[in-house]
Amino acid sequence: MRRRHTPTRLLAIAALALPLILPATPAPAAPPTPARHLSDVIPAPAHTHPDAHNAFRITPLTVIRTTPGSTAARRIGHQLATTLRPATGHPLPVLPVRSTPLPEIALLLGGTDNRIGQEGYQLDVTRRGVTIRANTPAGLFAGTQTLRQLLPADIEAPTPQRTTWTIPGGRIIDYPRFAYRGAMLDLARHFHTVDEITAYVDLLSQYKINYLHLHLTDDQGWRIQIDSWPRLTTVGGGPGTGVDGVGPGYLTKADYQAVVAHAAARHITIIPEIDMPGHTNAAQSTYPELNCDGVAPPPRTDIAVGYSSLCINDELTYRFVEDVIRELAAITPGPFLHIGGDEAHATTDEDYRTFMNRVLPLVAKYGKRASGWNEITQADTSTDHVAQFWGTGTTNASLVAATARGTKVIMSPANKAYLDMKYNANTHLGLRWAGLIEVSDAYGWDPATRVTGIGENAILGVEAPLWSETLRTLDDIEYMAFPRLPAIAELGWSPPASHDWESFRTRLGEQAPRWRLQQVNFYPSPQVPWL
Ligand code: TNX
Repeated sequence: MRRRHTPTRLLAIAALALPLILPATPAPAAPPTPARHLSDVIPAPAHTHPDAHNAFRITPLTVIRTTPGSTAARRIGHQLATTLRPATGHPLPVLPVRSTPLPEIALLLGGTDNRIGQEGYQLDVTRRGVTIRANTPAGLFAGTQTLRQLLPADIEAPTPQRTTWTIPGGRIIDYPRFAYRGAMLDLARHFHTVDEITAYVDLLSQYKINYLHLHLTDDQGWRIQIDSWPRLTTVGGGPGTGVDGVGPGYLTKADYQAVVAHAAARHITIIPEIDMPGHTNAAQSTYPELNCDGVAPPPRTDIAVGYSSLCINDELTYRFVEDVIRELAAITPGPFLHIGGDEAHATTDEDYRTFMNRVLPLVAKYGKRASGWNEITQADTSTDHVAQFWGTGTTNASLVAATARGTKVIMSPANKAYLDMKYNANTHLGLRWAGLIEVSDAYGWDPATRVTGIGENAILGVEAPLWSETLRTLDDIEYMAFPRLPAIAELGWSPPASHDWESFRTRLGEQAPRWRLQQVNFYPSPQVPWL
């Protein structure tokens, strides 16, 4: 438990005593913290109505009130208090709504503006208090993330700061453009630990990201425990696995469930991916019977792609796949299960279709909706799948045809949304096959006009994948994700009418002091006026 008050109180006592013992000299000016405005938020809110006469100040008397009887609202109240206590040093008790006239931050379910929907919120700031209203806990949580950004950057400090905790007055009505706003981590090329994944989740949740896709298997490693095929992890994820043999490790089922729970508490849904029928060398080098010739290939630690394939005409393949899907579905509360399907260059087109037409129904059999990389549309005959576009071009006939049958699309164009591409030729991490991606490139596209024939209604949302061929640590992850992840988050949430590079780069610059206090390792792009 963090000790509160003491440093602030000592300073206050010293400040009172000083005039008595010293001649009056002007107090040294505190470094100016620029005043916050209601629209200084990433992602940009849908509607803001500032009221300059109605700012609210958080004081030692401020309380957090939540809808009586709602555990979800109370939980969000406690999360907000935990965020605000260290820097303010204020007690901020979380109490049910009552009429006692204390300055308050109220978190209320129901009674919203009718545009708010399932993930939106309404935030009202007057001199007497802040009220956030939403129809769902997810919306309420989103509102608290906006509130956090409306406070001075010092709110991210780990110890009490002498700052006036002013929240600009007025009203925000906010809701997302797309239902799906995702990020992806690749645990296969280099394993990332539970602590690293949950730290990333914490950052994602500040930008209203609501899905985290985990790429759990690939040629270089298998990273999720499957009880019916136990050597997948102990061998396929064991010592010497990963790119250059230095990324070993795997999630036990308990680890995975801990990640799922941590993410759920931040209104982020985990999507597990098992990549198949290609990208399967880790499984095939572990179990010889998964190869058509019954011979296990050697483990691979290089970054080549497109050389492995499961054995399409062997029934054992489908027993294996069904075991994996069944066990994974059982520990995944979210609606989606991602079956990969990319770069299956070692599988013939006919075999690819045979495989997908057997595997897609297995996902449904275990109660999940299948998603896959855009190649799955070459096999997909039903309509309930989600295809993730990762191309660098602006046309894709197979994808357009699938959307005509009802398939929904997640936009992850590699030359815009891939967080593992280098920023410039000197970036020490990352790849460059899809191009160099500066912040203005990551921000400068519209999901609904990127691919000819794939409009707003066909799009479920956007996702920023981060492949780990060159990444090892959380610092590495953060450096590639910040500041481009917030750009993709804004494309997923904010209305197209708010799209404005000058506004975005200014708001991005204001995030820097927050990231420094949170110890986020970000790329200080020369395109951004960093504070
Ligand atoms: C392509 S994108 C891949 C991955 C690599 C990535 C590196 C996709 C569906 N497949 O196997 O890790 O490029 O940027």
